[in-house]
Amino acid sequence: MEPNTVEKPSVTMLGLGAMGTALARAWLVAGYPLTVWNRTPTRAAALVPEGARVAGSAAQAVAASTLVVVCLLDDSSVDQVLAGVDLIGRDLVNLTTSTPAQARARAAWARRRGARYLDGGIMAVPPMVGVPEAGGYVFYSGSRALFERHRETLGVPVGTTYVGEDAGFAALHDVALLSAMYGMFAGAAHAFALIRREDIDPSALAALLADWLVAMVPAVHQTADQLRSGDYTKGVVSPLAMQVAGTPTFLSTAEQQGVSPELLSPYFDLMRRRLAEGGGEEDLTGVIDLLVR
Ligand code: FVH
Repeated sequence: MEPNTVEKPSVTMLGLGAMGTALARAWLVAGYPLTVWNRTPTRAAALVPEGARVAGSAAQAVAASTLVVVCLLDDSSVDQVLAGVDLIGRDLVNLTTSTPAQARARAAWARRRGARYLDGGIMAVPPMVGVPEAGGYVFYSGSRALFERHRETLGVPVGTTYVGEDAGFAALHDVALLSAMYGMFAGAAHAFALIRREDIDPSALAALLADWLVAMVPAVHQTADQLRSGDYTKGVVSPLAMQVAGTPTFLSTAEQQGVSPELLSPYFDLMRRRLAEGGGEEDLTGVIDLLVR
């Protein structure tokens, strides 16, 4: 067999926390020349036996590669690390969690500094990095041309999903998905609280919960379809009026079990408001319109 003689592009990685280190390791394992820098130098030194080159400063690290990946704690740490660093001609890929507004401001900031810019929102936890079957990926937004140029390299640690030229879209998708996740965890927390004082094995409930949530999840496609058509009664199986009629059962059960309703009540309040506005024949989709200010 012919040896693989195609040279891999070099990568610079700024930030070696739990996530930055996992990303760095994936590139090293795949044979990419990698220059690293971290505020606390021991974290960078730990990667030397695996083949990383350690830069003495963020500026030196940025100078070492055209592709510079940043994965720091938050937007203000990006400011601190890259203050005064020459970014001219660099392809800056910022995987630091930020708001859409911060991402858009960072894209404009990078342009003013002479860099091309891609923003990323990581949909993975560190153990999923470098494990394709774990299903992790990063949302990217900003320059499509830049994304295409580095698609292969960026796809080494986890998958890639490009969501548009608007630099804020990766962060927006990231926060949207994580917000839905927190809603799901909130519901699960309430369910576990209901059985907490009973002779019910939490593991048994967990198995039932996981199957039930998976069975319910496809409903989001009907929600999207209703939002697109503007007809919130399309394909309704469980009308809002019926669901609101059931809410006292949930609240009474919580009270009987000695469980605070504080996670459920805000959602029930919105359902009742939509019903009062005449949405009784609709799905739960009308609640979305009450949220959008
Ligand atoms: N870990 C996770 O589960 C999530 C998964 C989804 C995406 N997030 C985001 O990824 C960013 C980095 O997260 P992380 O897990 O690597 O975070 P830490 O382990 O806490 O490492 C933080 C790194 O940032 C450096 N740092 C912090 N402040 C500064 C600063 N002012 N100047 C320079 N560097 C700074 C820190 O350096 P050090 O403490 O080692 O010196 C670490 O390299 C993040 O946006 C998550 O939301 C992770």
